[in-house]
Formats: sequence, C-alpha cells, structure tokens
Amino acid sequence: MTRPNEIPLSNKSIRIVVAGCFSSGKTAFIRSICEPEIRASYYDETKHAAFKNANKSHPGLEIGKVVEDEWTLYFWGQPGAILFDILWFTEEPYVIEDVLGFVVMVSSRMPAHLQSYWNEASSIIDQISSKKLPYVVAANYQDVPNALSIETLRSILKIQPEIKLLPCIAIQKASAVSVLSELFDLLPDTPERNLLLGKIKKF
Ligand SMILES: Nc1nc2c(ncn2[C@@H]2O[C@H](COP(=O)(O)OP(=O)(O)OP(=O)(O)O)[C@@H](O)[C@H]2O)c(=O)[nH]1
Ligand SMILES: [Mg+2]
Repeated sequence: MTRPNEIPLSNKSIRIVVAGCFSSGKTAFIRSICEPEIRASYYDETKHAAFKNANKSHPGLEIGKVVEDEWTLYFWGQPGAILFDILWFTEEPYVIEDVLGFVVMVSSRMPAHLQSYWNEASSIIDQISSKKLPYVVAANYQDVPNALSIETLRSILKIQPEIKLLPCIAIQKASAVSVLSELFDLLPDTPERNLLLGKIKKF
C-alpha cells in the first residue's frame, strides 16, 4: 500500500479522491478539472425508479480522468449517498491503494441543518486524516453571498491550523486547479512532483 513517503508518481497512474458532504461541490470540482474528459457513472434519478424518492445526491461513483504526457490522473468522486460510506470509511487497504491524496470539499454556505451537516463534514475530515495520506480541505462556494469565511469554517469544523483550508469556487477551473496544486505542494519535493505540479498549474 502506498504511504506518503512512497508517493505513486512513478506509477504514472494517480488516483485522487474528492470527498465531501452532499452537494459540497465534488462533481463541480471534478468536472472543472477534467472537462471535457470526464467519464462519470451517475445514475439519472429521473430515469431510474429506484432513485425516484432519493434526495438529489448522485448515488453513483464518478471518475474523471486527465491524461498528461505519461501520467494519467484519475479523480474519484465520493458518492454523496450514505449507502456508499463503506467505500471510504472502511479500514480495508484496497480502498486507498494507490491514492495520492484527498480533496475534501466543504460548503461555505450556511447549511439548513447546521449541526448535522457540520458534524458530517467534521466526521469526513476526521476519517480522511486517519488515512495518513496528504489532503487539503476546500472551502467551496466562496462566490455565494454571505459565504462563511475561511476563519469561521476553520473554527466551526475544528480544523487544525496546520491543515490547508483553501478558498474554492469549484465551478471555476482556475480555482479548482489551484486547490489541486496545493495538494501536490504537500508531496515530497522531487523532480517528478515538480514536473507534474508545473503541468497541473497549466490545466
Ligand atoms: N455558485 C457556485 N455553485 C457551485 C459551486 N460548486 C458547485 N456549485 C453548484 O452547486 C450544485 C451542487 O454541486 P455538485 O458539484 O453537484 O455537488 P456534489 O458534492 O457533487 O453533490 P452530490 O454528489 O449530490 O453529493 C451544482 O449545481 C453546482 O454547479 C461553487 O463554488 N459556486
Ligand atoms: Mg456529485
């Protein structure tokens, strides 16, 4: 299994997991980075009777892909449906095998059910931090009126000062790319990392 000191850049096939609560902007983030190459596997609730009464969360796993010279970057969107939590919150090593790191999306909008939403967001951050892999937290929806500030979100979600909590507008490619660059900045300073980081900044 890959560990932070053994980053799989030499594999040329890299997996980055984009996690977060319902509607935190995971799909927007992946689309911004991967368009037009996204290969998403959503179910369309309007066409599948089984999902007719589900909330608007995408129940499917989504995977975006960017090919950059000899590297292929895969972006795995954590399905919003609670049903899939086992994929990410299990101790089974295969789930994070070859994962380079995580981007955790949190919404900067005032949630309707404050405490439960923030509890869920905190729990996702806790789970991911326990994986001992690099991760950044993206404070998404920074463009909406009355977006919560980075400082406020840090305090509400009790995110330690050493963890990167970054302003994000996932529907804007430059913003999503900047968050991704910050994740790569956490990797060991090797020529391969620097080459790939240079390429990512030009996405
Ligand atoms: N204004 C604005 N809209 C955003 C931003 N990020 C996402 N959205 C929009 O918010 C809605 C929900 O975003 P998604 O990317 O679908 O959220 P998600 O986390 O994938 O949602 P689920 O998969 O259902 O859990 C979509 O209509 C997005 O276009 C943002 O930073 N600013
Ligand atoms: Mg989604």
